[in-house]
Amino acid sequence: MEPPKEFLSSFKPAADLFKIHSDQGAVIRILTHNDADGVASGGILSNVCKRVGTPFKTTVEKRLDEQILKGVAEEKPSLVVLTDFGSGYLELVGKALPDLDVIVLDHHMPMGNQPTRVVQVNPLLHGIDGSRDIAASGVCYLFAKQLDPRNVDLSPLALVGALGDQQDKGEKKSLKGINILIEEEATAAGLLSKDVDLIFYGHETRPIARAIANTTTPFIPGLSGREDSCVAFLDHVGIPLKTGDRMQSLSDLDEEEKRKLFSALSSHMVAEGCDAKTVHNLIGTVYTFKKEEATTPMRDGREYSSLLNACARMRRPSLGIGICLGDRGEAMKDSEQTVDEYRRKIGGYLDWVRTGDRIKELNAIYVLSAGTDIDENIVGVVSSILLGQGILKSTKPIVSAANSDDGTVKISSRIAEGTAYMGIHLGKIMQEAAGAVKGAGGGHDNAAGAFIPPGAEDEFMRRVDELVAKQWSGS
Ligand SMILES: [Mn+2]
Repeated sequence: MEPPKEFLSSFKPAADLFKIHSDQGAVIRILTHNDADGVASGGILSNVCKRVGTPFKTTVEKRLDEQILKGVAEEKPSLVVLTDFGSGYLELVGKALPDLDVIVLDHHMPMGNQPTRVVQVNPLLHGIDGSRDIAASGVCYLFAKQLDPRNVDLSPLALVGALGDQQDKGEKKSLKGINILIEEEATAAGLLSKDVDLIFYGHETRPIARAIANTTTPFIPGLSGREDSCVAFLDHVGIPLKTGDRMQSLSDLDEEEKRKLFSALSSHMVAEGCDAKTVHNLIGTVYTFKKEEATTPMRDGREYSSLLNACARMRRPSLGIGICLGDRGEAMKDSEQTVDEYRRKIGGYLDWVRTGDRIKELNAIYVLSAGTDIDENIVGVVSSILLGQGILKSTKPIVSAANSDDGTVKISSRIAEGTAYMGIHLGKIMQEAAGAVKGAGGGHDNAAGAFIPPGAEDEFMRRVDELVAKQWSGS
């Protein structure tokens, strides 16, 4: 792929500023977002600081607000780096950190004027699609490469973040846009191989039942998170668990067996209420990181990303950052246990949604009001799964609400990838509707969020419904 020159040259001012601080061995304060892309981004930047030997502190936050920034100012760091958020809060950052140098490495919609001490790198400022073609982790990786070409070994983390942000929207669930450039660098460095196959995690290495049970995207009702059900399912389909003495993995199956498994999984999903089209999400491009141990979750790009996501959502983000920094052993055991708990939680939430008729259909959107029944950190993930399963009858966006532990209401909105909604920008809608009820919101065109005051939910949803209808009719 041809490197986008103008975008790449936009990293230089940020890299120069970073060097001024790191050359002095000054403290660098990294803040990132609590999802897989955010943790991968924070992981890349933490590696960069560690390698140049400058002290750093990295925290993972559910959002950026005045209170958090005030806390950062009190720490008196030398340089603040914000990643996977920041572009939507430029003026707030300038106001809360007036005396500090700040670098923003983001791929969300930039809003407001850029304060003088803020240096921002954002693909959207260069006509590049930040929702689909590069994630914050990709921006951080290119930043790291600008500082030192040897940081090419961090390229897998860039891909992990992109997969976490579901940027695998190319043909056969492949990454696209600038992510391809990163892929090419990873491949040339001997770090990456790609195959098209059933995308269950660990397709080379895991026993098949465990591979199916461990996979959360797509989330298969009745099978995801339930290895015993998967064993029974395979038995019923007639696929032997073992070849000789050894447990079979997906890559051991011949074409005929794979077809049999695919068709049985399709029937199962359709019987569970999934859309026939979503069944095709079972096959796609598998990203294998060749330098990672074969039996670990870090070997498979999607599994690595769901592990980082689980650590962040289950409020153990430092575990994820540690994994990015190369921790294995105990950290890996802890993180795998965290993934287990996370999967069980999601399964429970989906049961709650499915059994209770919880989704309300308005004129232009679906609304899921979860209150305290779904963790605010996971409500967006649940929405994505609901869209991905095709259980919702029409292609309207889904807007979910859950109570936040800080007394506000966390909103998350998701839209299925499809031409009918290409004219809709959820980030702008979240910004406008939240602003109107004294909240704050923003994000991507296809995935966005907000925080609103308690009691404002009905009013907010009504406004979102109107705005979606208006944008839709205009497109
Ligand atoms: Mn992101």
